[in-house]
Amino acid sequence: MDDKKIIFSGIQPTGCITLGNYLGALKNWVNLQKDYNCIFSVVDLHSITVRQDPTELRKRCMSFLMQYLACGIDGEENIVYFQSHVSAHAELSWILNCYTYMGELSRMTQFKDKSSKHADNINAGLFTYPVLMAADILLYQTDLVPVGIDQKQHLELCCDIAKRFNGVYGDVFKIPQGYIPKEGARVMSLQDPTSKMSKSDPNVNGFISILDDADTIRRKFKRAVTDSDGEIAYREGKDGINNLLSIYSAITNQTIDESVNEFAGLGYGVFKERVAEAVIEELRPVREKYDELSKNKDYIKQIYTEGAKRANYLASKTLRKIHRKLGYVDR
Ligand code: ATP
Ligand code: LTN
Repeated sequence: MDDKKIIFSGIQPTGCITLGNYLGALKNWVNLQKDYNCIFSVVDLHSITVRQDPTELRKRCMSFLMQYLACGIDGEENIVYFQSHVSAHAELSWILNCYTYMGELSRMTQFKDKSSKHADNINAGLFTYPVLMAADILLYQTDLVPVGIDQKQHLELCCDIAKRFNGVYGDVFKIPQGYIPKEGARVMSLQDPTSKMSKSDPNVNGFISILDDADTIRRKFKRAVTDSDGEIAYREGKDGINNLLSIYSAITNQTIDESVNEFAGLGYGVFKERVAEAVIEELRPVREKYDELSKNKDYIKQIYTEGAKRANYLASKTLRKIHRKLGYVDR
């Protein structure tokens, strides 16, 4: 690789990719890709912390990878691959488990949320999930990790683990930085604007899938929960309107104030329509590209096979170094 800095990020193949994932992560991957060497993974090892149907999972993994490309990720310039195709992730994760404290993992809010949502399956993988995420990032000597704000705590833990390891063995890992966008870092549910838009929400009206057609998007925005005071303003207590303003601002690359001025004096109905149209136009090329890619499975296979090969090469370099530092006998 040349001397560009390195980006790593991933999305777990659960549910369907939402407008939240797009504005919080994917859109920024696309914008940053020309200035960095990028590694984008469909993190399928992470997804089995929650039960998955095997047939569905296989289909969804393929679909997610195609959606990365449909959003504009260049699969030839960047490394795009499935996490399960590079066994170094699982291996480093084990090693880092031994440098992570139970107390640290117990404080993770995602663990607390997911274990209350899946009370019948609080498995050890759900608990050590952030360690696998740290392994993903540290394997590639990553400089920058573009994610939504909900991942900030996991990223901080990743840095703590890396510093702890470096403290014992010398400079093994680069300490990564997060890249969290100003607008769109936390898109809220359209049905309950006090909770995060989530791709595994059973209520499909709560989220926009990036593959939703125009009519569906219009309908979901029309039904979006707002408030009754009728003023388009950004302030505490107006969660529904704040969310729509954030979405609009993230898409149009303007500030919240600019969006508020644009809609001054208008009613909620027109406002919702305008936000919906902006989202429809943003996602139209994604849907079109996705349909085109769906007809070209050989090309997709070539992207992820080549991606895994290149990822494997980079990851095994870091692993070799770690083995030496730990004191394992050379192969
Ligand atoms: P799940 O509902 O299955 O937990 P999720 O929707 O939270 O999934 P993840 O796979 O956990 O999605 O996240 C993928 C990326 O999208 C991460 O970078 C995350 O920060 C970002 N992201 C997720 N939800 C949102 C959201 N509502 N707003 C902005 N970014 C988000
Ligand atoms: N935990 C992340 C997904 C994820 C990730 C990563 C993101 C797994 N490994 C490495 C950035 C870098 C989530 O969004 N739930």
